[in-house]
Amino acid sequence: MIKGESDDSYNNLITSVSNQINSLYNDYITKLYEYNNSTSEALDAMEEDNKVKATFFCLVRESEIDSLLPTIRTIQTRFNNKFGYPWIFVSDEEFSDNFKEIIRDKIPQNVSFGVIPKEHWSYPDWIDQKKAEEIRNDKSMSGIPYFNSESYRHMCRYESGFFYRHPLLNGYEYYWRVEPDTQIFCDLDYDVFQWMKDNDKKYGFTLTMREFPATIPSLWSSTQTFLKENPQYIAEDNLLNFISNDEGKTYNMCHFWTNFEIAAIDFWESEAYSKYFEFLDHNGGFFF
Ligand SMILES: Nc1nc2c(ncn2[C@@H]2O[C@H](COP(=O)(O)OP(=O)(O)OP(=O)(O)O)[C@@H](O)[C@H]2O)c(=O)[nH]1
Ligand SMILES: [Mg+2]
Repeated sequence: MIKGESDDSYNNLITSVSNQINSLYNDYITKLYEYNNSTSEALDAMEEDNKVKATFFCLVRESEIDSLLPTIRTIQTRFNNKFGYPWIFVSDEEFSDNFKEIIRDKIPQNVSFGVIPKEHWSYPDWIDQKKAEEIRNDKSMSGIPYFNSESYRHMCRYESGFFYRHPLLNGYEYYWRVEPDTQIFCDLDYDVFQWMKDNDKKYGFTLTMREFPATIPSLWSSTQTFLKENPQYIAEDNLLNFISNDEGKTYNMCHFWTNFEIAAIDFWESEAYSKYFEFLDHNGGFFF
């Protein structure tokens, strides 16, 4: 016992520590269970069939089921009934058995459901949450899409720096990001994952748009600072001319939509990308 502490506070401390250990242990068992029961089965099958280790990956809220089902239907009929890749669904909240049943009923391939670890969907300790809240409540921002949504910011941060660390993705080389409300309008008669691998591609997108400047007031200046401090990460054959019309002085707001991206997981795990994400995250841009 710590000198001068009462029995009560000592007991509280023990209870709190043992609760935390219990919760960590339960999380670990849940993840192990999820992983063993679905992902490894799917990976073994791909290994056996000599297929690229790839999966659909969908971050979704259970409440979006009505816009998710048509998405699943088109991907399955336009592509996946021919090629047979597994699916992974994740959320910040546990999916209900009913949701899982409905989804499994629509997908004959292997399907896994996972919860996002708390530390990937919460405030890091260097973020001033009061300041973040004040910014969300600033009425002068009211014309900006999602300006007052807290979950939107967690989503952006998760999709930028954490999804690829989800245990259900362990062992995969490629994923295809799927969002509810998206659809494929023509048949895909070749295996896009195999194509990515055969051609040594790391990232694919279908659509580019102009960004709303008001949603990213500090992104370009932060990026410039990062690049100045880390010139070693700039690739020689980079796409600077795609995102800037003046050799990098300003950002032209051109960006590719991540909604349909197909990418190699190790691209996000690279040192250059990890350091870039950490830099943006520590500057607070996702929340401020
Ligand atoms: N589980 C979970 N998923 C979320 C949450 N917020 C967003 N998502 C998912 O994250 C993805 C992107 O969210 P959207 O709201 O579509 O954001 P967006 O694509 O930037 O915006 P839109 O252009 O309006 O589609 C979608 O797959 C959503 O289902 C959330 O709070 N919880
Ligand atoms: Mg969307």
